[in-house]
Amino acid sequence: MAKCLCSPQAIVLPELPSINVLEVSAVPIAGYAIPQPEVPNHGVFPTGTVDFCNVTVTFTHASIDQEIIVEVWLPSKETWNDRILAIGGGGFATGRTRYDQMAGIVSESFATFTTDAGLADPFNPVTWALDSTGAIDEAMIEYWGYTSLGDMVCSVIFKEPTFIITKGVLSLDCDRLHEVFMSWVWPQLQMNLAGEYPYGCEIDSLTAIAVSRCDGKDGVEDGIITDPYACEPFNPFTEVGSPAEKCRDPDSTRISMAAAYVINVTWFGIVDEAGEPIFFAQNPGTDLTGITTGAGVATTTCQDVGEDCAGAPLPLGPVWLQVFGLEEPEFPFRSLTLEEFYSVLRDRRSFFDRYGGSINADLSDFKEAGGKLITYHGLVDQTIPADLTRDYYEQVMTFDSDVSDYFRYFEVPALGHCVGNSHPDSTFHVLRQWVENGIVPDSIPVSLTDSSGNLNDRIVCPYPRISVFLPECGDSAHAGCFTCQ
Ligand SMILES: [Ca+2]
Repeated sequence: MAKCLCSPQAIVLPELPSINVLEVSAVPIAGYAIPQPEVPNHGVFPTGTVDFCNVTVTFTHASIDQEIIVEVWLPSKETWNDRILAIGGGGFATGRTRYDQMAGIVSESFATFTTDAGLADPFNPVTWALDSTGAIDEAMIEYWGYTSLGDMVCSVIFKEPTFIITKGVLSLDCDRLHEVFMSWVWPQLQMNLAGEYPYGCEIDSLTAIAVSRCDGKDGVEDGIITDPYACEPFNPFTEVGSPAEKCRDPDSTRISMAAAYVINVTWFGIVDEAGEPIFFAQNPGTDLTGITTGAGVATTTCQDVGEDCAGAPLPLGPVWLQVFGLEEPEFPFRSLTLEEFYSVLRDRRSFFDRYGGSINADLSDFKEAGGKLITYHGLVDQTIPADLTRDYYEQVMTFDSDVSDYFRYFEVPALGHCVGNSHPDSTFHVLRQWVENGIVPDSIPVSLTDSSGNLNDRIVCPYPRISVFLPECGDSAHAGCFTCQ
């Protein structure tokens, strides 16, 4: 790479309203090792090293106090493929966390960029979400919610790229963010109110029974529910007293009333004072305890008999409640009442919908601009219920019956949150093919490991179609034996 191009002097900064650039650095990086993470939307990158130019822009925005950093990794001018691929973050972080992915992306000749949205410590929102009086900093929430994404794009375009593609999880790119975090609080609140914290192995035993009851409905006994909406309702209370097969000693460990209660309130999701559902919940088959995947909304500290039991919420749930809901970072979560929960849930909803709810189903501007969008959601996502995305897509369908011409949504059986078993790693390639070559994605391949440990090639289908097994074809490990119906 010619060093003279990778220098601050070679970069002409655009004039942008509200932005004051404090510093630009441009550093040639040689021999950067490409890590090998499982990459959402993308296959594993080739091993090796990559050379690039790291341009880091530090600036302020008139609306907020924090300094913002946008980081851009550029391939050489000769190898750039005229495309920019943005990288997001996860949790509260908008970006500058996934350098592993950026290395792989730049090695494939894309330019890539990411922003921290001014969050010096994204996982400690006390440092940025509250103002000096301890109240929610509305301007910061707005910047975090979407302005930061626009700034990232505007501040680094030095030549019109052919395509700008965003991938990964941009922090607030989540439908109904407030309720998602509150839904992590719900099962834990219910356990606190009941004073009961069942063993994780009991919950997992009930999950296994629920899966076994519906497994064959899709024509394949593989421990995976392809269409949870086709399942008969499962009443966990009928299993109280049954052996807890997932516990170390099922003969002496029986499924308790508390376990049935907890799994029931979790599957039902948040309900109002009259017991009517008001938010979505995880599908049966989802890891609720974190024993399998490390993240579960109904996790307790005890996996099995003999361990001390207490609630173990996903940390961002209580943090959301305390900082964004109550504006009391020190509020003792264990003392939360049902009334306080409902109050926060309702009072803060419209505020966060305004800046991070992503509830607008009118995609006509995107459609008119010629955009294409692919979304997928794991049907056993532990943290964000898949029904949420289905609900959003249905709203878009209602708004525009031709939505599948530019936006397709794929529900993925056996997949948890973003990555893991059954993760569709070709969605980025499929999206490029759709945008650049007009090849419409009528299905996407996935590989999934079934409950017997066998690897299966399958397909996932654009909603509302689902993948259906063709018994006359016979081989449920062969993607060709499935069709979208
Ligand atoms: Ca099945």
